[in-house]
Amino acid sequence: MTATATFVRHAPENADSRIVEWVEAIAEMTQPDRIIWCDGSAEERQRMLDESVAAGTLIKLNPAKRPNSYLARSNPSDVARVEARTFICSEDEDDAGPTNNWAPPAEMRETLDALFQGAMRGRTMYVVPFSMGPVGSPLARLGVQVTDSPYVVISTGIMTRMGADALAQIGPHTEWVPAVHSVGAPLLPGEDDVVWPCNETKYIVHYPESREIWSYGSAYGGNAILAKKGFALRIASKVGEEEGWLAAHMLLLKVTNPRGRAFHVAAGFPSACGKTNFAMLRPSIPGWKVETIGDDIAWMAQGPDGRLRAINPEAGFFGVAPGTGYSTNPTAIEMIADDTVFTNVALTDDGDVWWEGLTKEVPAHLTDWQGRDWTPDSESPAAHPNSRFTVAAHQCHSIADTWDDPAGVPIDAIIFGGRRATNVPLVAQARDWEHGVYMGATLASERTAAAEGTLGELRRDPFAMLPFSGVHMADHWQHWLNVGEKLNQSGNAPQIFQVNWFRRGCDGRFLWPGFSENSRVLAWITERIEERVDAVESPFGLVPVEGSIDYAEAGVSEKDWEALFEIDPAALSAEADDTDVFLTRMGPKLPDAVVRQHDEFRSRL
Ligand code: GTP
Ligand code: SPV
Ligand code: MN
Repeated sequence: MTATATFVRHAPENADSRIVEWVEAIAEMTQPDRIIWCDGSAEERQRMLDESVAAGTLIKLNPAKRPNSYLARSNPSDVARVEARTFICSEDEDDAGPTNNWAPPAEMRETLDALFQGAMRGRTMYVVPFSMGPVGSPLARLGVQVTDSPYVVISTGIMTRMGADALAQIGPHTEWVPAVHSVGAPLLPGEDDVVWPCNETKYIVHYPESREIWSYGSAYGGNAILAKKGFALRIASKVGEEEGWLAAHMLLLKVTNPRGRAFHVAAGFPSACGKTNFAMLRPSIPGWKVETIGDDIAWMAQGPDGRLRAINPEAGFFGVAPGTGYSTNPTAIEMIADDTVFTNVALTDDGDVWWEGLTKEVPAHLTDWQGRDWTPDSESPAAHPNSRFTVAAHQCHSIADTWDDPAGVPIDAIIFGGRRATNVPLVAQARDWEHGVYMGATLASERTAAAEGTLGELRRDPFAMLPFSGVHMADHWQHWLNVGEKLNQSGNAPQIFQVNWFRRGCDGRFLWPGFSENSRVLAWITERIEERVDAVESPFGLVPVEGSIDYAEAGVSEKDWEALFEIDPAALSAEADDTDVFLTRMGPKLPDAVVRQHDEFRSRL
């Protein structure tokens, strides 16, 4: 018996034997020095924070400025999701589809076996049980991640319901997702550690059929907090397809109009395209109230009442820092005033954090995200463009009291949106569910810093799920069509809309002020649901009639307002050609309904 195996016997007494056996097998393979089963307690969390400070992985911020808060600086090569290294290893390549990287599972297992052999030497392996969704909710799902990264344990503790309560949910017949993570940086005896261990070789691998996740070489959020994108989107999209529910890269909010009627909205925008901001919207129009339910992921299923009900499977926010300031997202600024972990932001001389967009005034001196001296004359930004904050949902002042309702909230509207400088109007309503699925399927957006790649380049991001689908993208669309058909049968299908906060004028400036002014668009959406306002036909769908959105109050000129809805037939026809190419890539699984909608779009041009 090795020392590690002895340690595994210290598993909590109620741990399901399948978990214990699995942990033993992974320890046998990865050879950690120690194994710690996480209970999710406050003491454990504080101990891990203190140890991370001692190890240099976390810097404790000035408690007078930002109590109980920490800064992590990653390795400069480990700052975003690595889509080129992310794999969906279904048995059949056709189940992963044309938009995912695929490798035969047997071959991938061999590759990973070799990499994980001894990968945790010299380190502690943490066993991290978690529940996605309120513990015990019929919509919740369970998982266990093992990881050799304390940063990942701390993050998972914020982002999920982590610890003993989740473990207690797993009995001999409970389904749970095993997730294995290593930074891929074993230590030789006596070797000093670095502050952010990782490996140039990276693999983020999903086996949809066996519901497993294996991640190697990175400690960055989306690559390593496997409960989040790996489980709650990639594996969940496969499970949902089999069981008839939807896993969506969507925020969830509740909006209440001045007459007291509440609506629930799910909105899917690609990474770094405004979900957190929209979820925490502070309306600029009097009498309206917006409350937050989730900012990144929604699980939606038809409930016993026939309606589409959604939960936020997460318990925290992993939000983009740059651009977040009092003028854009005051709710977030208040939320991260304490008890927050920051990653790759800049450090002020008095031990607080700063990033581009936090304040109008730029500090005269900072330590940048790589630990270098920084002044306003420096050539690179002080904070990494994908720097983030990690914070518990209950710290959000706008959190709805129903945010963790085990039954979920009933969805009235679904919105798709991308970052589009041209072509796409501020808002349009789909004619019906099928047209709405077409809006989702043809969503495109300019690239952001949330993943590696060339910034600004336009790419298709159907349903904002391009990097997050665990199934063939066309199967994902068909699944949405099927779910909609069921909802339609009982008259319960939510209305679908498309928005674009990012259209620019010829001079390059945003035509729409965005942020709190997006409440005007949200209000219009609810008024369409109530059938209180008319709309006019456009190639994109139904758009506001003159007078139904008070753009002047938002500071938008009539000329800019018109430009926000301008139709350029030549540009749209070129885009439709590009859509043809994209749809053709889907092959024989492309749903007829999407083809029909595309033909209709062309005929309206
Ligand atoms: P992920 O966490 O990567 O999924 O991102 P997200 O979709 O939650 O995006 P987030 O709300 O964090 O916004 C990303 C960036 O877009 C930030 O820099 C915001 O300031 C900016 N942004 C958000 N909403 C608007 C808007 O209405 N207008 C403009 N111009 N920028 C916005
Ligand atoms: C995104 O990129 O969509 C995020 C951050 O929400 S990550 O968790 O890294 O995926
Ligand atoms: Mn996201």
